[in-house]
Amino acid sequence: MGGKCCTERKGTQRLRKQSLTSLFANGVAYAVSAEVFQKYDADGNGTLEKNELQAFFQDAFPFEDQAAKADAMIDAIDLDGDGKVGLNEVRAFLRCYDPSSNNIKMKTALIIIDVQNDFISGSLANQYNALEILPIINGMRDKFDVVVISMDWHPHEHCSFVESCNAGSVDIEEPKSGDFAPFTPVTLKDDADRAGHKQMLYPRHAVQDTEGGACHKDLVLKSSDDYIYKGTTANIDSYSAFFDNCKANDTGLTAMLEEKGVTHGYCCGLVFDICVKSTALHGAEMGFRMTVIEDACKPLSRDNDEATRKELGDAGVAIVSAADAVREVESIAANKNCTWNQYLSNVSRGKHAQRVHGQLQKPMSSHVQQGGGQPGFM
Ligand SMILES: [Ca+2]
Ligand SMILES: [Ca+2]
Repeated sequence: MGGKCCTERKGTQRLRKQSLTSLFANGVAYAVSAEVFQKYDADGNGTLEKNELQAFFQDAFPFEDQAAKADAMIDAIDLDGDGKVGLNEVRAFLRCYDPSSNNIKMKTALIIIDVQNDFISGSLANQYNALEILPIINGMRDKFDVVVISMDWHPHEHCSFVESCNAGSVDIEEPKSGDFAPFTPVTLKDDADRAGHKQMLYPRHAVQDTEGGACHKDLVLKSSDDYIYKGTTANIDSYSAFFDNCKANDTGLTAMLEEKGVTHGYCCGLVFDICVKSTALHGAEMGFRMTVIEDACKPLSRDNDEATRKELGDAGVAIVSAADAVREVESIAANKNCTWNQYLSNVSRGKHAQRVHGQLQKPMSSHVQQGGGQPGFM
């Protein structure tokens, strides 16, 4: 124990002596975010406070006087608005930071989740007219730098299928007396790939190479789109487009977005309270600035709306309407490469606009709310 602590302390001391530039020697700012964080967390309390952030920004933007802008800087990086900056928030910032020019660069991706026949009118038909989201998604997709189509893509026998469970092809803890009904939770037993865990049983859906698994015919797809397939092995489900439900396997989405330099991810599709939510939460964890476009989603159940919004908000994920998302993305496109000063003034303008907009909206009590306190330009 003592030895480990001692090694960690020495490691931290070594990092503090190293310059920020040398940490960025390989040019990929995000890859060194944990080290950057440790270097500037002078009191070692796991968050960066104002004085620590000032030291960091002074090194990141050495040509500018940072002290005068301390509050604006914290505002710009503190995605969940709790006044402190945690590792994920540093990650999200470093994705936008170009160490070679000391400038800010931004790129947007629309992640379209599970807009497949089974989730619209098939075995897991949506009860809120999911067809309504198609024109909204089609209408905004060209505004984004990158479009990713994420598809549930299960083998015929899958651990999330009630039919597979009832046929005995899923190894579960619960004693089996008669057939399980859909939407019963069961406990999958440990296997070689992953730990035992809870799994909800659904009617068979989104089977590979079937009509039910295909994207809806009216969803606009282009040859430039990227694809992510999830839940492709029988023993584990994947709600998120980033990782499976045990985080035992990575779908490749993080690397795909990283390679394209994406900094801001916008999620839409089916369903708000499960796959859209899980994707946004994992994206935030991976240091992307995540937003859910609420009117371009439908939930499994409206009863989950409030809890889902809270969970997203707590993780620093913003929830906006498609109209607001388009405004934001256009603003990012106009400022793709900007200086730190331009960035700060845009963030503050975005926040001001959002406040005015919020006040105007109040009497109508719009159901669309801002999740993470980081509106507008961010
Ligand atoms: Ca600290
Ligand atoms: Ca924070």
